[in-house]
Amino acid sequence: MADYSEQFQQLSLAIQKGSAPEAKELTEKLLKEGVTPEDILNKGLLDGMNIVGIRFKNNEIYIPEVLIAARAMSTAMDVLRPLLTKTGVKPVGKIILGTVKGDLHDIGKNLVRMMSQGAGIEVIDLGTDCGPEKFLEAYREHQDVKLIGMSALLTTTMTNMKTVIDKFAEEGLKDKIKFMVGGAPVTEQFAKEIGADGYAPDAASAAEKFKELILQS
Ligand code: B1M
Repeated sequence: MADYSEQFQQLSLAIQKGSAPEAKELTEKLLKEGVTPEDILNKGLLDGMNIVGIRFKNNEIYIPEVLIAARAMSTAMDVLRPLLTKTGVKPVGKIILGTVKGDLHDIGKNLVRMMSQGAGIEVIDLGTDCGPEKFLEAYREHQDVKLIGMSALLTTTMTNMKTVIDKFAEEGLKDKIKFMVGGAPVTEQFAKEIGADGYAPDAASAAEKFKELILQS
């Protein structure tokens, strides 16, 4: 089997530099050579984004550089999207997905959406900065929804997941729908504490867990 580690490294560097054209071109090239979208994502794109996160934390780079890297990541993800969402699977059910109030991070959420669509789940994506009212409104509009998935990347916004669950409880709807949470600072323990039904550490296991919870409901 061919060794693509050098190309993955180049792709990771393209993300770190924030070069969208280079990231797109390298992604397309690797796909053409038969590399799987999952490997491109994990070994190239996410590797680059992790390094960006570490540099940002260490104050070696600042928000503009992180934004440019995020844009390069999204451009490459656009190339992978049709492949990650391609599904021959029978529809499993419908979910609502969003990043919680005060939080603008959406790369992880978008990956969760793509992987879930690829697993045959219909996703109503509410975007970022979603408060309890927005989730409630979407639930009332789509009564056949089985689950609400919430993403948070900040320790200051993860608590807003509980606000959403509490709002549904107040409206007498908590038992009608399942809640699943995820995002870098979120843990299984935290999910239990706020009364969520499930947690997953990454997009692939999120899609699996969604299916499991939908089938239980
Ligand atoms: Co921000 N940021 N950021 N940022 N940013 C982090 C999260 C941070 C860890 C960086 C750091 O300090 N090392 C830090 C948070 C610290 C903390 O709270 N503990 C941070 C900070 C502080 C901030 C600001 C406050 C900075 C400032 O203004 N001073 C600010 C907040 C803005 C806001 O939201 N209100 C901010 C802004 C930004 C940008 C806008 C510049 C940009 C976001 C662009 C965008 O998303 N469109 C950005 C980015 C890119 C990052 C890092 C570098 C990368 C995040 C990312 O996309 N990772 C991040 C550092 C890091 O995480 N290493 C950082 C890749 C993505 C695929 O992973 O989102 O974890 P992730 O998703 C994973 C899993 O978590 C899981 O599956 C995904 C795929 O495997 N998952 C789920 C996600 N959601 C799920 C839901 C599920 C299940 C699984 O079920 C429903």
